[in-house]
Amino acid sequence: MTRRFALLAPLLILTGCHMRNAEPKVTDAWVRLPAVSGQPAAAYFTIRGGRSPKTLVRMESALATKTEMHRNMPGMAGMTSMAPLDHVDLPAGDTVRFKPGGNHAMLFGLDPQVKPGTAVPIRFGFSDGTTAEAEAKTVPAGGDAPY
Ligand SMILES: [Cu+2]
Repeated sequence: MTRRFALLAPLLILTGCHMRNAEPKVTDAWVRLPAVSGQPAAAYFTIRGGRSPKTLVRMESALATKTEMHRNMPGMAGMTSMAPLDHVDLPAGDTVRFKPGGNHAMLFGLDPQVKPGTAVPIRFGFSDGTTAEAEAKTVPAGGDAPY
């Protein structure tokens, strides 16, 4: 009996690691500073849906006056333009990525104290009133994506 319990305990721990999060989880968040101070910064992240589908409707940061979600649209002559996204569907258990060249967030009025290496807190708001938080890693204007 004692021996059996000893075998079971590690199994339970392993199972716990693979359980799906009940709530959405944001990972790999990062911010690229603008080349010209005062211009908006861009933010990217990965968000994994929880047990039920949700809709991301808002983003905000204590270090920016306004945060907008945008999508890139192919334009004429190979140019791209962007348009605001008022919501992003997050199916249960699915992963949605905001990445360079695709969906991104723009941080307007970023605190001038934010430098490469500064952790920028970002809150993600869903249509059901719940939120998720992430700390984005800041890279310089020409810096590589850290994730
Ligand atoms: Cu944009």
